[in-house]
Amino acid sequence: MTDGELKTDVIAPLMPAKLGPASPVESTLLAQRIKAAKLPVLLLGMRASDPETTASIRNLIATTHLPVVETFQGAGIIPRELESDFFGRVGLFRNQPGDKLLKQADLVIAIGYDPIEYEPRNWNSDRSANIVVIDSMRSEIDKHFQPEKELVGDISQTLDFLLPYMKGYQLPDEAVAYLDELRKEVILRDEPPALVEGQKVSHPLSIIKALQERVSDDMTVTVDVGSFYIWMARHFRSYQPRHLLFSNGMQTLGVALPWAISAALVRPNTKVVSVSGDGGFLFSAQDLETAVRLKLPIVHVIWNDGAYDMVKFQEEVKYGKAAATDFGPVDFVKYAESFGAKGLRVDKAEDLEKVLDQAFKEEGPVIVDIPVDYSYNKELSKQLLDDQLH
Ligand SMILES: Cc1ncc(C[n+]2csc(CCOP(=O)(O)OP(=O)(O)O)c2C)c(N)n1
Repeated sequence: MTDGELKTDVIAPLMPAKLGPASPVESTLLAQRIKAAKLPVLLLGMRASDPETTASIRNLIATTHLPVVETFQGAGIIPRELESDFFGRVGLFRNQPGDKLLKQADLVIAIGYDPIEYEPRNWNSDRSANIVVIDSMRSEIDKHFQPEKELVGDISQTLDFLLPYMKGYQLPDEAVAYLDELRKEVILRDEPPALVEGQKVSHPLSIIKALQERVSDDMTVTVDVGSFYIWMARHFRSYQPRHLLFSNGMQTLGVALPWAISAALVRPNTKVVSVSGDGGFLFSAQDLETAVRLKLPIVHVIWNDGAYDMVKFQEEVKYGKAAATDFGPVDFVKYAESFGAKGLRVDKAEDLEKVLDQAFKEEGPVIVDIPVDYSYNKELSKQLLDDQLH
C-alpha cells in the first residue's frame, strides 16, 4: 500500500560514526617508508578534499614538500603558497606531467583516492606502482590497485599523527632535480599561443587564461562534460578544495548550470562561474529560468563548436571519421534573452577579455557564447607513455 496512513515509528538517522586515526604503528612505519623512498608522491583524491583533511595535507606538504598530483575531484587542495609542489591533475588520458610523475615514483601514497576517479588500470597498467593508501575506508582493489599497506581511519587525524615523524624531511637530491624539470613543463603548458589577427575562434588556453584572471579563490567554478572539461581539468588552477567541480566517473552531461545554481544558493556572497559546451548546455539549459527567477550571480560560459566534440574527436581517433556529432547552430544570446538573462557573444577572439569583463560586471545570470578553436583536440588523447593498455 503506497497511499495509506503509516502507523509505525520512524527510524531516526544515525550520526556519522567518528573515526580515530589509523594504526599509530603503521603511521610511523609509513614515515620510515617515505624516508627510504627515492621519489615518493602524493595522489590526492575526492575524500581528501574536506576542510580538515585539506588542512592536514597542507601542513604535511609545507613540512615535507612531497610532490603532489591531484585527481579532478582533488582540485584545490593545494593552495597558492604550495603551488611549486603541485604537478598537475590526472584523469582523462594518461599523458600528463602528473602521469609521468606517478610512473617515475617508487612510492605512491594515495590519499582519499577512489578508483572511479581515474581507474588504476590506466595509470598503473604495468602494475609496477608501490602503493600505500590513506583513507577513511578500505580500498576497492583490483589487479592494478593492490596497496602494500592501507592506513584506514580518519584521514586528517592520520596525517596529523604522521606529521611530527616527517619533521626535517628532505626529498633526495635526484628527486629534486627531476621535479625541477617537470615543474617547468607544468608551467609552460598553460601558455596560450599568440592571437592571430581577425581570428574568430578562441584557443582553449586563451579562454582558460582569461577566466583564470577573473575568477577569485572564493568563487565556485562548475564544469560540465566535454572536451573543454579535459582542458579545464588540466589547466585551470584552483586554490580552495571543492571550488572547481567536475562530474568524474559517470561524466553526466548538463550538470554545470544546475550545480552553479546550487553553489550560488549555498555560497551566496560570491559569483559562480559555470562552464559547458554547446551540447551539454542544451541538456539542462531550461534551468536558466530558475537562475533568472532567483537572480543568481552566475556567469555561464559556453565553449561553442557546433558539435559534441568529446565524442567526435574520439570517434575520429578510433574510426578515422565521426558520425552524428554535429548540430546547430544555436543562437545562445537570443536563447538567454528569451529567459530574461543577459546574453553575450565573443564574435572575434581578440574581444574575449572585453566580453568577459562585461559578463563579470553583470549582476544576474549571464550566458557567454565563446566560439572555440578545437583543432588541437585529438592531441588531448595522444599517448605519451608507452605502457598504456589498449
Ligand atoms: C547524459 C550524458 N549523455 C551523453 C554523454 C556522452 N558525452 C560525453 S561528452 C559529450 C559531448 C559534449 O559536447 P559539448 O557539450 O558540446 O562539449 P564539447 O565536447 O563539444 O566540448 C557526450 C555526448 C554523457 N557524458 N552524459
